[in-house]
Amino acid sequence: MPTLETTKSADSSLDPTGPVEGSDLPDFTTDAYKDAYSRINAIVIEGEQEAHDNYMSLGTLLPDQAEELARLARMEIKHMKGFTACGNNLGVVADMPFAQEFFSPLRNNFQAALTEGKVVTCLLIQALLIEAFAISAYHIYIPVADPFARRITEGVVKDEYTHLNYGQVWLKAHLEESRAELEQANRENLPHVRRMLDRVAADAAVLHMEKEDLIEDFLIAYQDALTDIGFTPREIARMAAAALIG
Ligand code: PL3
Ligand code: FE2
Ligand code: FE2
Repeated sequence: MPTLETTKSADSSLDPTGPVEGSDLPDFTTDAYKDAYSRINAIVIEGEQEAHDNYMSLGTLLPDQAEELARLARMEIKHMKGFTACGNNLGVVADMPFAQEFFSPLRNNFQAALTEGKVVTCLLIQALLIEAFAISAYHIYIPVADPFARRITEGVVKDEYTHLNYGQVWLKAHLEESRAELEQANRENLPHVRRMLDRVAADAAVLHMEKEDLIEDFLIAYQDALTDIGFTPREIARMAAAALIG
């Protein structure tokens, strides 16, 4: 039908790369979009930088793993550069002081655990919680991202599964001696992740990312990891409840 054709080409002219089927893309050029992106982009850049630092620190606690951990750390620097390019591409200046403050609760807990040589707590914070948070954020972002950022984020999310898997494999192999420390580290850190999700929700909504989708995707990734490590459904439910109580 001619009318349908006209409507379709009018839509496509607004988005030269062609619309993604079934998704509602934001206008990447508005001040509102760029303002929200200045914080979200900074969070992601800071998160990738801190992930690099955390894997390098973990290498000091696990010297026989130092080489593999340095390999993971290098991937994080590549991610950081990719997301920096995404901000530049949109003409956005990342709000790094905001992002440093945003990560401070998890960073402080990671640093305290590192000082005490608590490798299980360090792995739970970085390789499980932060990676599951990143995986959920990137999944939900990909369908509503600008074409440049979409391509970069698709490459990154594959690596993040490698990082989550690294933590899973180590913790699974050491489950019995790690169980009590894992449960305590979960209790002390999952509430921070929940607060981080709450804080990012309004900016994420401007990017057309829904908070409910972020929470759902985070819980799937985190619960899958805990299942693989060897926790029972009841134990996992008790651990997830920490986010409601904390
Ligand atoms: C570890 O590899 C990476 C840690 C990064 C954490 C990212 C959290 C992201 C929260 C906001 C979601 C927006 C995604 C948009 C990407 C530009
Ligand atoms: Fe990363
Ligand atoms: Fe990662």
